[in-house]
Amino acid sequence: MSKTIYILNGPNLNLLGKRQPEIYGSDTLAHVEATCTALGADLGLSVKLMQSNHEGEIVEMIHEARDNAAGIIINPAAYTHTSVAILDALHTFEGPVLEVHISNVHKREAFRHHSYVSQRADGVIAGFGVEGYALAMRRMGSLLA
Ligand code: DHK
Repeated sequence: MSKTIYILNGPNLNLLGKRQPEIYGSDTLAHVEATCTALGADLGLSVKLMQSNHEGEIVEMIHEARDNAAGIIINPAAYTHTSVAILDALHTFEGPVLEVHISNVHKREAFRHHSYVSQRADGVIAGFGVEGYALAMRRMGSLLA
C-alpha cells in the first residue's frame, strides 16, 4: 500500500499563479497538486494537498497527519516567520518534514530570513519556484524508502 504525503500550504497560496507572479510564478496550486500526484505515482506515494489561510487550521492538518501521513511537505507561507504554534504542531509529528518556499526568502526582506519551522524541518528548499515541491517529493521518496 502506498504511503501518504501531506502537502500543506499557508496563507495566500490559494492565489498562487495570480498573486505577485514576478515572485511566485504563474503556475497554480492545482498545477502543483497535479504534478506532485503524478510524481507520487512513480515514487509509490499518494498525495493529499491542502491550503488554509488560518493558522489553527494548519495546526489541525498537522494533527491529522499524525494518524494519516508518513511525511509532511509544508510551505507555511507568512506563518513561516511568525508561528510557534505550527512549529509546536510539527514537533508532534514523527515522520520527515520538508519545508518549501517558492521564492528565495534569503534574497528578500530581513523578516523573511528567519523560519520557526526550520527548527523542525529535515530539509529546506527555497527559490526553486514551484519545482521545489517536486524536489521535496523526490527527497521524501528517498527518506521513506
Ligand atoms: C510564501 C509567502 O507567502 C511568504 O510569506 C513567504 C513564501 C515566502 C514562498 O516563497 O513560498 O515569506
